[in-house]
Amino acid sequence: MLRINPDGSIPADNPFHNAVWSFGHRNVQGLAFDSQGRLWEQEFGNSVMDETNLIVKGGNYGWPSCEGTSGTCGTAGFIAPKRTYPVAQGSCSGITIIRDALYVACERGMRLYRAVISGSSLTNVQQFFNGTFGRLRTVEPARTAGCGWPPPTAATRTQPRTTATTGSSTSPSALSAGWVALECNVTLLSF
Ligand SMILES: [Ca+2]
Repeated sequence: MLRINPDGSIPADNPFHNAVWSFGHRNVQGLAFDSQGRLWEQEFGNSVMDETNLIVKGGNYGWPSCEGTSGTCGTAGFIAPKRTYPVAQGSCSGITIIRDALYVACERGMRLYRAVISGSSLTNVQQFFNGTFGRLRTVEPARTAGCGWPPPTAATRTQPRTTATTGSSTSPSALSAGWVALECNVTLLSF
């Protein structure tokens, strides 16, 4: 993963004096920051498992020696994923964090995972919409005051999002039952 300034220059505190912030990733799909400003990352594995990582400066996340927890994963310095997913239940892509709950949208797995960030662990994992809307590319917080990170600005508070869009079809009524179980509305994009 690369970290650069908006003008393209290299930040002085990058770990290797180049654009690299962390390495050993296979296929980075989703990024989100929690309330402590920590960066979480969703990643495709190859054929065995996918993973959610908590990113640290200069970290080595193991690929290609290690895929999730499969392969040569005990090498000193490798950082283990916080959660793994069998690819048939995963191939997860976009993520978002709402009130320190991590939402993970999955393509092949065709579901939305919700996990509570507790310390540096993911706990209380739940699944929603399993197969209901097909492949889920990403999830975003609805633009409701008090939901999402960073908090909505004054401008976005005046534009609450009251429907959920899934691909080309909008079906808020179908989603409303699922929304009841979530602390904030989310928007799903499927394709
Ligand atoms: Ca890894």
